[in-house]
Amino acid sequence: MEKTIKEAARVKPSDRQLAWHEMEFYGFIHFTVNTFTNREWGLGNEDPALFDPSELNADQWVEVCKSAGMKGLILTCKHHDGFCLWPSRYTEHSVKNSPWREGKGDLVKEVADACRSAGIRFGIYLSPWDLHEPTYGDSITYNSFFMNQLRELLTDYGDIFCVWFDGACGEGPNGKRQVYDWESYYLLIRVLQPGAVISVCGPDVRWCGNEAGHTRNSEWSVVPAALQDNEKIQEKSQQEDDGEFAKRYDSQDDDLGSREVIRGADKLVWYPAEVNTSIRPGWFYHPEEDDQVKPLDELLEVYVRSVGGNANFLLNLPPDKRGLIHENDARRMSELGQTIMDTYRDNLCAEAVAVASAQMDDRHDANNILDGNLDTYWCPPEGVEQAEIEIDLQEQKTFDRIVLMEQIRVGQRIESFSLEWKDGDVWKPLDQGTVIGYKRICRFGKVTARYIKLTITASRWYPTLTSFQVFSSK
Ligand code: FUL
Repeated sequence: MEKTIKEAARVKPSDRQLAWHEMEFYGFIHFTVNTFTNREWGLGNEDPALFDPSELNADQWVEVCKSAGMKGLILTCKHHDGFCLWPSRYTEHSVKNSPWREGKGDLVKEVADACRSAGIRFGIYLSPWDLHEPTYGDSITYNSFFMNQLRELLTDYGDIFCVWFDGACGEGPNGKRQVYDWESYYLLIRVLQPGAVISVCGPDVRWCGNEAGHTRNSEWSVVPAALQDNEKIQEKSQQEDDGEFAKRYDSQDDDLGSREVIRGADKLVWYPAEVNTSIRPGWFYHPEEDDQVKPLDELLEVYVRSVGGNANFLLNLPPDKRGLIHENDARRMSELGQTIMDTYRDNLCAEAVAVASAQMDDRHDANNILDGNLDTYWCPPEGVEQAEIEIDLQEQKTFDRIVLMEQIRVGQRIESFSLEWKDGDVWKPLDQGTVIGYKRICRFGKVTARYIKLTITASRWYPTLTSFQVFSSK
């Protein structure tokens, strides 16, 4: 086996990335003066007096997120218009000059507290691009202003799981040119919140590259380090508030991690994907979109293709002028959560037994994939790139979903696999796929069978598997 492939197989996630993988599905909240001006991008000169939600209730946001099975929430603490949802000491452009809670409110705190008391994690979005702040474009001065704001958010609101840096900038050719001091921002985050991942314009979590919910068939977490180049990320990000960007994607980007791609790379890194899209056409609330909440089928499809395709799913929910998530969105979220729960609650492998064509040693027995423990796993000896595992469910069961998980703590290895079921003495195809990674959800028409076979047809160095689950959708 070539050196590059073995090297690729050994690239591992950091602890903060591992914890992030386990988050799987979480919410995005876009809320600011735009909610009251009915815009997507603000102008930066909005009067703070506009910000006046009448019934704001962060607990309701968190309940809606939890009803869909989300494990966290990321809040737009400051969007491109510069209005701060917390009373920052470094600007007057914030909630402190709004009528909301008589200028005494702190929305970042309310949301962070609501998350904490409901047992989900909290993350922050802080737009690097700032249309209001006069020092924006005066690079050194703005960098210190930005770091001050970042420090406030990283110190005053408890544990933060993610800092989300948007690549968007619509300054245009004659606009201000700010040179961001990314390295200093990252250092500050590492010191103050070492467990937080830095996403999009950051080294830990890769933006999937579109806002339309498009997902790749083969999503690799091990990719060339060149993809961490913030300038390239910014070039691909939104440059204009044209109402179209959120619907586009570039199919040229579909292969980021195959053998062909990584062979040409200088350095490989663990840089897993996050799929971000909105439940409505816009990121912010617009009353005219009340009847354009995405249908359940569409959301389920993105869920299965992202969470079940080795990517995390960040779904945006825009609160309305009341400061509540609209009834239509809330209803859709609980339908989504119910369907996910109904499908993936009862694992039909409770009594199952697994036998593999090869195993490295006793500690890596095939039955480790059935024990519900993500620490234990199966693997064949080093250098064995293909293997088979036969699962005996002990009796006939009817099912239409199989969920596979690699032991990503040691790397991402599997390149292709197939699944079969036994009909009498004959093995018949069930499904086939490419990468597995953290999680792969396989869907197929319902079958009734006792025996299932997983064949790993190609992998890097040697494959691993930590979980094999079988379900029946309702
Ligand atoms: C984009 C922004 O321009 C949108 O307004 C939104 O915040 C989205 C998540 O990222 O780049």
